[in-house]
Amino acid sequence: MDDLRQKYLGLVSRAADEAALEEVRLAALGKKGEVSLLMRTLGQMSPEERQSAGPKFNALRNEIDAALKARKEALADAALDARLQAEWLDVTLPGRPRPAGTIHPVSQVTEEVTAIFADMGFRVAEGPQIESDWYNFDALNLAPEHPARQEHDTFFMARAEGDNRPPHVLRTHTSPVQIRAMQAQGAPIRVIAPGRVYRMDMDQTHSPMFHQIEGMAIDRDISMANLKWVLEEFFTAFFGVKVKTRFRASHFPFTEPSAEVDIQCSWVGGQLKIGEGDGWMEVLGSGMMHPKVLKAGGIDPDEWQGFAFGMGIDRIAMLKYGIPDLRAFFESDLRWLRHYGFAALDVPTLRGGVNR
Ligand code: 2U9
Repeated sequence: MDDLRQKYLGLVSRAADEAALEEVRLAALGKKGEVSLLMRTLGQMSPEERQSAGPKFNALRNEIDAALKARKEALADAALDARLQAEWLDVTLPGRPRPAGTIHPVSQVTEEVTAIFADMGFRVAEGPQIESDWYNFDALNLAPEHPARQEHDTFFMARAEGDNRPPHVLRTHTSPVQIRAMQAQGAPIRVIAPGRVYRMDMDQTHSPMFHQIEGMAIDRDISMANLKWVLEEFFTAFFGVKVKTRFRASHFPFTEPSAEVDIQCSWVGGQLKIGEGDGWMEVLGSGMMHPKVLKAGGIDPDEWQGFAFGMGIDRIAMLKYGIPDLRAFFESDLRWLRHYGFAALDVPTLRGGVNR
């Protein structure tokens, strides 16, 4: 018994890991383990012998069992200590900076304008940037011989000799989106159509691709008065100050009557301020939708009428955020984008500002 005790207590203390320890346990206390076999000899003993040997055998088994458990715990503690050493993490270290882009002023302003009109019940409509000349011109009361059709400086899609599909163009305004929305939904309808438009024009204040936002509201008794309220509400929300508007009679083929809209502004010390002073700045074209345009959209002009308006997103972005040069908008200069861009968390509000 002393031999067994020494042997197994030695093996237990030298077991290097839990697998080795399990082997020792099986060799001693397993079904065919040496200590278990010893216990079994009790069966062949006389009652007297058993009375003297039994407690000793039990004590031996318990002693080895206790040593196994203690060693197992010690090994588990050591393994945990080793992991804590190897896998430690300093949660107080600053994070590694990741390159983050910015939101382009055009995207930001599109979101701002959309949020304001959505609040007044307008939904956003989108359409293709390559349009048939019917959607881009004819449906908007710009007949083929109409002089305004030339003024648009249109980009035409190339056509191979003998290809007699109807001519397609890069849309010169977002108005075709509204024709499509009228055809799809009918009246009553309230939509805005933001997006890219294209005109063959390139100088300090023109880019061959720019952004427009147009809107329309059609119902049984929509009037210019509704138009004026909606636009004043919009400008006041967009610029974050009360803005007066001035309507000047004008002419567009798709609206009758038509008006150009100026907003109140001042020039003090070379700085433009919107919503104060006695100056005016033109920002928008508008009017009551022409009966022919309603008809082209499948809406009966004897039953329905509506207003429409259009403005340049890039231009109102320049006005609101004091950005001087239009051409820089589309040069993708990272220094410009970091300076004028917005953080992803600058969520537009209905009060003209952003939530930081
Ligand atoms: C439909 C019917 C009528 C949209 C309108 C204007 C007047 C206008 C310009 C402003 C500056 C274009 O970005 S800009 O160069 N737009 O003056 N736009 S009325 O009228 C519509 C639109 C769609 C079906």
